[in-house]
Amino acid sequence: MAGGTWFTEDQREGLELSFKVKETLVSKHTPYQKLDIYDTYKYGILLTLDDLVMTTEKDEFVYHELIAHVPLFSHQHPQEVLIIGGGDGGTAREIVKHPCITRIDMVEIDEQVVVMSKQYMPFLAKDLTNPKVHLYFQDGVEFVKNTISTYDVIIIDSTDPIGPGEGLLNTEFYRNCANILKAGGILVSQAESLYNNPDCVKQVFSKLRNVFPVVSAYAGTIPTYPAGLWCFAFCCNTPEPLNFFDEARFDRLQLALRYYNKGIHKACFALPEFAKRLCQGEG
Ligand code: AG3
Repeated sequence: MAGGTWFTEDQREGLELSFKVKETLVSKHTPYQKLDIYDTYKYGILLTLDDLVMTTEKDEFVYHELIAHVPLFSHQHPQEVLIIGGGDGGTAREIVKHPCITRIDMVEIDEQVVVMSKQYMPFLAKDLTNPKVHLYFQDGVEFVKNTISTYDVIIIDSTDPIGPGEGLLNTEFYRNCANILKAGGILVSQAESLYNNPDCVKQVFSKLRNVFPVVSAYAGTIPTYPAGLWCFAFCCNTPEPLNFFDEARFDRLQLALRYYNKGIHKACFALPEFAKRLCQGEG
């Protein structure tokens, strides 16, 4: 590697991605995982957990806009949202842009992710103090098993399914999520790298299909995630949300966004043939 300090993620499959680092801002072990925050030359602030890239200042908007606005504009009248994970605050930041949302419960297992994000990544965490946002520092698996709340939209904004995120890739967890989803509700989960982690993508979708009658997939291009093409699972109890897009609400809100727009809402569900097969459990 050329001179200077670099952070390198081993993306498996014989691939690595390296960032040239200006300064290491945080490097610590929380009770759950290793947490590092770097200031990088080309991608701004970079958050890694267990040495895997979670988000960067430069391209975080792609992931956070896709994981939030696709389900919210596919829902007839979303009001109450549950985020599982999402400790950096990027997903909550996008959701609070929707005035129809009355309550956001966010369940993050690792309080340190929130504390460090507030301190070093205010561009992500700035809305975690919004009165609509309620933070619970506990395991999402336990939360969905025990809560008596119900939700219009559930967003699983997790790490890779290794370490603390492992229990989230589980049929029972998905079943408990389905139980607290209101009629007409939507669950979206980040669903890993279509090129680098096909087995995991397949598993996520097959487990979701055990639970939800309607499971679809969408994707976006996120340069700093393994192989760049990132998958999301979109699940509902009835097919209506799949065919619904509240274009009028989108036009009215005039959100200042950088990735998501009307064309993307429709186009992101169009997947390359290999990816479609993978999500359908073939290939
Ligand atoms: N959560 C999904 C990141 C997974 C990236 N995987 C990797 N680099 N191996 C992102 C959380 C952002 N709120």
